[in-house]
Amino acid sequence: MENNTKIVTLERHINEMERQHPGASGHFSNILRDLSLAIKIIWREVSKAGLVNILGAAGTQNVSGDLVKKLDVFADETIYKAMDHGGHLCAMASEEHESIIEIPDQYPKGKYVLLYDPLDGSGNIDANVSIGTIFSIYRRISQNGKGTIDDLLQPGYKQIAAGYVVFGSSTMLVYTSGDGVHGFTLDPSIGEFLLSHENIKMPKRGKIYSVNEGNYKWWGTGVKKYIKYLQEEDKASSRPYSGRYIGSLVADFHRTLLYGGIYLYPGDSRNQNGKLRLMYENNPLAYICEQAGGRAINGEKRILDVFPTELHQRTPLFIGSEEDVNDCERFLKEP
Ligand code: AHM
Ligand code: MG
Repeated sequence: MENNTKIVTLERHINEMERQHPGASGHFSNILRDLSLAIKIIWREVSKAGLVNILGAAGTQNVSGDLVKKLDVFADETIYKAMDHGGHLCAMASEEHESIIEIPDQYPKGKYVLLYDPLDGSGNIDANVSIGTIFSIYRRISQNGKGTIDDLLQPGYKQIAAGYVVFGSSTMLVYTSGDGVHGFTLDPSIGEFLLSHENIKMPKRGKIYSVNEGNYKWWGTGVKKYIKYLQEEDKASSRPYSGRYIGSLVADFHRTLLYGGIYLYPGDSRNQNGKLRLMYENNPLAYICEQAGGRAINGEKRILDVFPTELHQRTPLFIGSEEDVNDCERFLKEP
């Protein structure tokens, strides 16, 4: 046999990673297994999104007379329904819900909490642009029974796993549980995620910056100067950089992870903390980024060291290749 590439499913990979940790209970692999089922169901609906004229637009009735749900609502409910009864979680939180999501009384309560953004970038759906799901898992801190808000409001460095799915030209799931970052591509013909990107490492420096430049007018001086610096010509430091902005965080981050460079969503004079949410977006991506050798800061400190005070808290985000984030940080700290 010439080609000795192994075919490894997500499930087998998670089991093998867990076996390397003596004493692992198996709960964690079950959480990811349940989540990957939810993801496949969401993928099935996302891939039909362009058929709205035939099947009915969100909020209307479809040909069978059923009410068609908005995709982000559908994604949110699907994750909840896949995760509420497994006995592994004691609470959840979603970008779509104001407060903590409890595990129903009739189901056992587990040792972990799950936070998720069910369909990030959902404003892009109608243009057939990539969107994604982001998730983050922590061990509970309360002893037993129903989970509390304190179980959910933990700083990012306490995450035990994080991942995202990008529904793009192919569907990919990327996750870390603290042993590197691994990427799986969905083979739709067999309905399995197969290992396609083992131990992803982010380049130390890239040549791409990613930011919504429409907000330029409201940025602080440091951000303005940094972007101008990236646009100047200097062959020795690969400048000018190219600009790329999809407007779907998961897709912009995924490109940054693979090609290097920097993604930024700074605070500005209208929104001091920017737009992105610490618990559902910034923490999980920061954990993945660091595991791949990159850096993620809020301008003042490491994203993973920010102590959360509320579930929907926003922070500025500067994330990507280590050297690019270092450069950016220097500009932000200039007097
Ligand atoms: P959402 O969670 O409501 O979809 O908002 C988050 C999205 C990110 O995917 C994306 O990076 C950002 O909003 C784009 O915001 P803007 O249009 O301000 O550039
Ligand atoms: Mg989002």
